[in-house]
Amino acid sequence: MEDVLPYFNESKSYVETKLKEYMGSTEPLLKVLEESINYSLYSGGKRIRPLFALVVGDLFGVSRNKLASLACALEMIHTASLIMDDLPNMDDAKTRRGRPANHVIYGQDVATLASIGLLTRAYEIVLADNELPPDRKTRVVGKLANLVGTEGLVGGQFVDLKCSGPEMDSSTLEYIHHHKTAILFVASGSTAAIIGNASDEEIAAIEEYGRNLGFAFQILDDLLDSAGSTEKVGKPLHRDRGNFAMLYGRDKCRQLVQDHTNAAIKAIELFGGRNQKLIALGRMLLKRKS
Ligand code: GRG
Repeated sequence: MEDVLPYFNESKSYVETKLKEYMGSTEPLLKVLEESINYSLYSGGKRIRPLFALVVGDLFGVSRNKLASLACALEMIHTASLIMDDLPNMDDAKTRRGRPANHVIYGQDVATLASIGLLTRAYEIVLADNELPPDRKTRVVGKLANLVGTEGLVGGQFVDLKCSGPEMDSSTLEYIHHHKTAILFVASGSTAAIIGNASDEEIAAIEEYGRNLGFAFQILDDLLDSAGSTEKVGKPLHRDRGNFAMLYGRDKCRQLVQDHTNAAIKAIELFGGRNQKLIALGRMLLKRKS
């Protein structure tokens, strides 16, 4: 298999550059709000979701400039969700990525506005993107709205806050992780595929890949949490909340990570030799340590 690491690194650099282009209000009165947004947007995120979208776009031969707003919007939505998740009335986390959480530095009021401001900017930049044909833009924005709403991240967060605990059953846990984690992988792939004018069958394959990748990613997260310390993983561990490692044990979880990765790779068989970068992405995530 070709060495895809230089391609992945170059893709991430592209996202960093484009994110900076989309950011930055010059209004002096908003200085602290922009600082708060930038604090979370540039604090060492792995940029996996935009990377996935760029890889899917490549698969359908989409030029980079047509994917830039989507890739950045996905990272903005992800970052907005992290800022909100850490608030005291949500997950109440004091640290994120090994640094104080946004609200610890800027206060809950500013952090809340930073999250909503960043979320809204995600939609703004896609809607303002003249590279995208209007019909596909409408479909993409519809998917992004659905991703965040009550049937998406918000619903997942609600069930996590109100129904989770060490005793929860596997279907509740799966609901939470589908709606908090996997769904953003699914949407990252499907929106890029829509921009690439993919067929319904191709979009379904990418979504199945994204769903499995998302589950593998989350189960691995729980494994890393269960073995690690707050210092190592850069955030509080919440061992009282219940997770895959507590429900199934570490050995079964390792097997589940492998099974979901295999299922992800199987889902994209229909792309033949064009699926190599997606296979490499799945394998790279399998090996991650943070
Ligand atoms: C305001 C968009 C928005 C949503 C409201 C708060 C909320 C509803 C949802 C929270 C969703 C959430 C924080 C899920 C956690 C998903 C997850 C596995 C995050 C870690 O992803 P990584 O490891 O993070 O890719 P980095 O730090 O690399 O960016």
